[in-house]
Order: sequence, then structure tokens, then C-alpha cells
Amino acid sequence: MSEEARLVVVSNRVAVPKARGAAGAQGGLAGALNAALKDRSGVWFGWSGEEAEENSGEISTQTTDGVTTATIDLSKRDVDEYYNGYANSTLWPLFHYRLDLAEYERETGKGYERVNERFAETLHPLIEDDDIVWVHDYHLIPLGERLRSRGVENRIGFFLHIPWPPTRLFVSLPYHERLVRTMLHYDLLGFQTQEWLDSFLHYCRTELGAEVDDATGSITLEGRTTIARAYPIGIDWDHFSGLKDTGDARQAEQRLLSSTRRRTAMIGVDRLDYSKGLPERLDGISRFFDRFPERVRDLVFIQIAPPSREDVESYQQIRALLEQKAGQINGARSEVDVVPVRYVNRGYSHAQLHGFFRAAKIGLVTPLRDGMNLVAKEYIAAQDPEDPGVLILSRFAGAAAQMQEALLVNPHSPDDLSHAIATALDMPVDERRRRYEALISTVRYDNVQDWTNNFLRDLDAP
Ligand code: ADQ
Repeated sequence: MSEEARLVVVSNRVAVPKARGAAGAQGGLAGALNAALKDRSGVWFGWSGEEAEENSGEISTQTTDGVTTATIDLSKRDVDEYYNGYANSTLWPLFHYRLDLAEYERETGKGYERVNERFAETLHPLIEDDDIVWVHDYHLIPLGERLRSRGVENRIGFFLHIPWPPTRLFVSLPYHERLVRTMLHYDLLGFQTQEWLDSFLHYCRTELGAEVDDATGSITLEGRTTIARAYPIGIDWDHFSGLKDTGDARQAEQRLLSSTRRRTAMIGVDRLDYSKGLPERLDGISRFFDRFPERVRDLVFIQIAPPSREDVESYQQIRALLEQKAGQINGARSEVDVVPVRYVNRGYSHAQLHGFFRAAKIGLVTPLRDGMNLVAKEYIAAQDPEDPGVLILSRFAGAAAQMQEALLVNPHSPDDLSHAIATALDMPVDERRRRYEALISTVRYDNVQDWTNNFLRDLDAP
């Protein structure tokens, strides 16, 4: 592989590779990127996650197993404006169709541009002539253009992990045109699904007047051509399915089974984020128990949701709302020996999640909007092929395009959710197996290694 170009990956945060022998211990995306970086003796550049008194310009590097990570600290102001501000209070809600939550502040927009400029300035000297550069996600949209302005002519690709909103929503962003024009400095743009790609191409055609070829994804504006394509991300199948035989997975499975006894466990696993549809999910469960009060003895719902982005106000609100709704269901429906909803505010390892998924005969993945959603794929990967559970999946998750054999629902409709839960609870094993077999093949073969290889193949050779 040595004749391949060296790879430089850039993302907001960097997953420092585990020491030799423990490489399998890290999850999906980080593991796949590290594998690609290792093949190509690459560098992974990003924010350390630390706040410094002031920007020193210092890069901290570490090389493990042939992969070099290079990180910088950010000042408190940078973190507030770039990360909590523009990335997570403007772009994230807007790209998840939540205009009601999107904040448009001049200062945070400037902070976003300033940090992207700093990334470019610090990264530039690390890039060698033949390297290819792969930039990730909404935090770093303008980075490619910033590098170009410093004379970087290498091939640079960008992958967006979240949805791209319809043009009519996107134009509510001040300076939307400026942001998209920066994207046309990349050689290759990757989106999770055809739907997000179509929205992006529509914007380029109608708002920028670019020449767009839908068949090839080529976008030409002012003499520059960029290719945009859909690359649906998958899970690290070998790693995740291999967790089945670990002590942690077995223990977690037993723990859940013994605590639910004859009741069917239904599970949700999400970061605590308003895009994941958690309050709406609880409304659906509440509707189910209103309709079938006696089934409180058949079903227990376990929601695992560790807090995220706690410095952003909308994230504090969602947490309070969820606690309130879980409390209401339990207050109305509990018996001395039965509590219908268990809400766990912490994260677990992938091995433990594997065990919980396998013990739960229903997986509830109901985001209001999601770029892809890997939990849906992990849930399927963890099932027992002889006695698989049923996946209830939001039609608004990117994953729904590939996972049509799940029970697809509208996550905004309590009736739809309640009906799907009843269907899943009573689904005969033959039908469960039939759906599982269709789903497992996409989860297994459209995996994260495939995704990395497809993107890098197109970035390597136009
Ligand atoms: P996320 O919004 O973080 O990612 P998702 O794809 O569902 O969403 O999860 C990523 C990983 O986090 C999964 O491996 C999952 O197991 C883990 N995780 C989630 N909740 C957890 C919990 N409670 N405890 C422990 N681990 C948990 C963004 C986009 C997605 C896209 C991914 C990858 O929003 O749409 O699928 O990037 O591109």
C-alpha cells in the first residue's frame, strides 16, 4: 500500500488510537479511520477537547501504531463561539430542520470562521505535496477553502455526517451562499444519503446558478468542478459482531434478561439530543399504555441516553423534559412490582450495548431527523439470528433508505409509534427472521470499511 498517497484526516475531535493489541477496543468511525490512516501512514488533525488560557499555536503530536495524531487546544472564547455557538447552536439545529432552535449570532459566525482559519494555518505546514486530505463534518465546512487560499493544491474531500436541509430551510442562514461557495473548493463532497445529496444539488443549481449534472454529481461554478456523491456510512461489522463472545456483552445480556424476567425489553440508545426524538418516543409509549393498559406486564422500556453538549441551553431543556415525561408514565402506570420505563442517564461500552441490544426484543430508533444513525445498524448486528428482535425505525433517519424491512414509523405520531410497538410485540418468529435476514445483509456488507474505501477511492482518483 506504500505507493498510495499519504492520508490526512481532519475532524473537530480526534480519537487517539489505543495502544497495540487494544485496537479493537474503539468503535466504528474512529476504528475505520485509524485503519485507513495506518495503511497510509497518515496524520489525524483536530481539537484536543481542551480549553487553554490563550491560543499558543502549539501542536501536540503522538504516534501510535504508525498513526500520528496532531491536536491543538482552543481558547474558551473559541469553544463558546465556534463549538457551542455556530456549530452546535446554529448549524446543527438548522441542518436537522429545527429552525425554531437555530440561533443566528454574528459573533459566533465570526468565531467559526476564525477557528477554521486557525485550523488551516496550523495544519498547512503538516501537509506534504502528494497527501490527500479528508475533512469531516459541519464544524469544518470552510476549511478546504481556507487551505486553498494558502496555496494548498492537494486533493481535498469533505464528508458531512448530518443531513443537508432543503433549500427553503437552508436559505434562512445568513451568509448561506458564502458557506456553500467554500464547499465548492473541495474536490469531492460526500453525503450520507441520496436525499441529502439531492437537497445540496438543488441549492447549487437554484441559488448559485451552478451547472449540475445529477447523474455524475458534478457541480461546476466559475470554472471549478466538484463531485458530490452519497456514501452511506456503516458500522465496523467485524469488530461489533465479534463483541458477542466477550464477557462484558454476555454479562450485560444476562443482567437485562434477569431484571426483566417474563417481560419483553424494548430498548432505545441515543445521545441526549433533541434530534433523536426522545420526548416524542415517550409520547408514543404513553399512548401504547393508554390503549393497552394490561400490557404494562408485558413490556418494559429501557432508554439509555448519556448527556451531550451540556453547555448548550437547548440540551439542558431536553434533559428536563425527558425526566418529566418518564416520571409521568411511571407515576401513572407503575405497580409495586412493575415500572414501565427505565431511563438511564449514562453511556455504556459497545460490548455492553451489544449485550443489551441482544436481550431487547424491540429496538426503538426514532429520530426526528438523522444523517444516518448507527444505533439502528448496531441493534440489528447484535440480534440472535434464530430469535431476532424487531427494529422500529424512523422514516426520517438516513438509515431508513437502506433498512426498509424495519417497521418504519413517523416519529411525530404517537399513534404510529403505539401501533408499531403492538405489532412488534406480537410479531411471529418467521416474520422476524425474514425481516432480520434482509436487514443483516446491508448492515454486514455496507460496513464502515467499505464506506472509507469508497470515499478514498473516489478522492484518490477523480
Ligand atoms: P450521532 O448523532 O452521535 O452521530 P449515531 O450514529 O446514532 O449518532 O451514534 C454514533 C455512535 O454513538 C454509535 O456507535 C452508538 O453506539 C454510540 N452511542 C449512541 N448513544 C450511546 C449511548 N447511550 N451509550 C453509548 N454509546 C452510544 C453522527 C450523526 C449520525 C451518523 C453518525 C456517523 O448524527 O446520523 O450516523 O454521525 O456518521
